[in-house]
Amino acid sequence: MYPPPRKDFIALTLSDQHSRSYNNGKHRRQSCWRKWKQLSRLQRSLILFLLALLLICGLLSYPSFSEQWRGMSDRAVREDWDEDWERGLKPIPPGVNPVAGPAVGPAVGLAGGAVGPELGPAVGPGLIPEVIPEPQRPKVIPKPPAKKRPFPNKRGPPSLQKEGNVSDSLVKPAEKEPVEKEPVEKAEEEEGEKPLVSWRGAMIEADEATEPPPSAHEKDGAVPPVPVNPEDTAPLAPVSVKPVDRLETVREAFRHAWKGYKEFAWGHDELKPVSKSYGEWFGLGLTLIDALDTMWILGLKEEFEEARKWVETELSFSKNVDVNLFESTIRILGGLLSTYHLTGDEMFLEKAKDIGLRLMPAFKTPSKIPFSDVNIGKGTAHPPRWTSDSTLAEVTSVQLEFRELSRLTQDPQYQEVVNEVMRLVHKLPGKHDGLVPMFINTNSGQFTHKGVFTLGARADSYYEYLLKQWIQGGKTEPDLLEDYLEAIEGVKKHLLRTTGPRKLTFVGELNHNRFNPKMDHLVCFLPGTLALGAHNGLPEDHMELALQLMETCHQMYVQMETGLSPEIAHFNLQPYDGRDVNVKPADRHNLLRPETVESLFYLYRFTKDTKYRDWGWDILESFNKYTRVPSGGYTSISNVRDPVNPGPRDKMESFFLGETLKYFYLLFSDDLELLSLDKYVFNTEAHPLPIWKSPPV
Ligand code: DMJ
Repeated sequence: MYPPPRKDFIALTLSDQHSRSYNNGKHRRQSCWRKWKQLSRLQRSLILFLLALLLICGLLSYPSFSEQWRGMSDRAVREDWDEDWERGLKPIPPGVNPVAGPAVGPAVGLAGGAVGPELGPAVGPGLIPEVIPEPQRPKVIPKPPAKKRPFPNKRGPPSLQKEGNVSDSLVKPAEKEPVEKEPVEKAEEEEGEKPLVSWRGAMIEADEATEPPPSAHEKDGAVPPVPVNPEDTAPLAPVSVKPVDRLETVREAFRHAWKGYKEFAWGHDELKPVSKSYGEWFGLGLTLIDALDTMWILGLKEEFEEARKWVETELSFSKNVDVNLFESTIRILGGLLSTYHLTGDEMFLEKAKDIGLRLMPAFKTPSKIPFSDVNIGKGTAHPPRWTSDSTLAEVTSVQLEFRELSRLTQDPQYQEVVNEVMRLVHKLPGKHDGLVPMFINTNSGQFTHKGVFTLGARADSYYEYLLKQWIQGGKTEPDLLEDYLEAIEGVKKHLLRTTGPRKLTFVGELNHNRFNPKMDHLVCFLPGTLALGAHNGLPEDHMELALQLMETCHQMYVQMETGLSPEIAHFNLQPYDGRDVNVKPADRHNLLRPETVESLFYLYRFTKDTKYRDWGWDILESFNKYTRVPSGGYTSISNVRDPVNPGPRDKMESFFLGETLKYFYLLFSDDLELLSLDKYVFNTEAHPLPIWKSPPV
């Protein structure tokens, strides 16, 4: 045995080694320098040139390296997913259908009360179902007929796929599509423009970007695109499932979502179905309120009664809490008003008045353009911490609800504040052929961030509410119609393009006069809105455009391996064959959004073409396959391109119950008088409000 070395010896040895190596290094540096000086000028230039070349090559190859890293981290996520699978958090395997649901019953009839309320204080119950079918014992839902799938690599776990996992790691490099930079991106790089930040699909100049709200809109890093054989992107073969089966499947999906909410998130804003917990946004039971009228329409009496009791006894708006004016108006005020109309239950109207009044401080600004946030307990309002701007869509998409509140209460203050916003925006300079910028300042009342025009995030429902306010008021307000018609002309002139491969018409974005072939899924509200306009006497070419855009939104689903649309699509303008829809890694998520199903509903109602129902059915099946959490609830997912690892995000947005499932039900229902589009106008959160029989005063 050797005695242990002494500490001072070790210290000496180390410092000695250090000084030796330091001296050696110094000598080496000196001799290198001498040698360098001995070289001729030409030799030195040559070496420097070669080094510079190497550096440039290194920089150019960086993106492909980073892609590989991303791929690796994605594999790590996939391993997590496999663990989840083991723990029982797996996606629904194909072929497994919803197992239980109520017996088939008639769709909830709305006969007997199908008269929209008249102007006046004594507005009584609007639509009360004559009979609500009692929920019956669960029975097995008939399995929809198996589809002949033309896509060998689309949908279902690896074991059922002809060629196994289509995830990126297994794709041969040679199969990868050439990554063609979009002209806009190229131009930006060349011109050294400010980088753009994308938030909820909106393009914002980086140094002016606003912080996202605490919602589910954060982007994910994901894997590079999976190449798909163009032949594989043919539309799905239509399935013919009896409408009644489809209605029952929607009811069952609702019950499944509600089960998770009731068990793990009761009275809270949002269900986190994977972790079996909840998320809070405003702390006002957002999902429960958003879902009230859906339960009524679907005839889910038991669930409705439980929720009603919670609203009556637990819901309090006297909380010291900041809420977003727009989100709480469309979800809470809109939800309470529509439930009041459907049920005739005054309790909902009282709650609606309470929240409506508490939101009013938002409008006390120098410009009368409302602040984004209100503390409903304290009665104070303020802009976001980082700006005094409000989002244009937000300040122009609270009108249907506030106007209706005035009509019901005979108190004009609500309609006055929102009508004033529309008046201001109507005459504001800075529009581009009817297209509006995305922000407006609450001090000056002027548009800001001019030059970016989109029908997507931050602008979308401005266009929707122009038309819908006009319809709500009995087509008596010409400024609204004028702005809407001008805007659609602006869309046609500046934002419409067709893809190279299939000639799909899409709505892109304009960024300081440069076209960006990018379309948010949010834009898929537009086919429905255009069709609604045409149904109300607007030009026939609006309907033609609606049909074309509907096809595009459908392709945003069918060209993805999960059959679910990404949050943002980038369209291929190149005139060669290939995929029309490209998706950037950060845009591959799906938040269970409703817009495409919403438009399918409108198009089916106006054309009666059953293909729209079939397209909707495919989407519902994909939601059931990839987003359904076995213990209850549905989750948003991170990657619509990877059916093996869609990447559950652990969040069920309230609009899945408020909108998506409601529009599925209305799409599949044969009762075309169920919420007739000649009597009701749906707010942007799918809450139906009556079309007025008398013009607004
Ligand atoms: C909903 O809250 C509304 O539809 C809104 O207009 C847009 N975003 C979500 C659904 O995607």
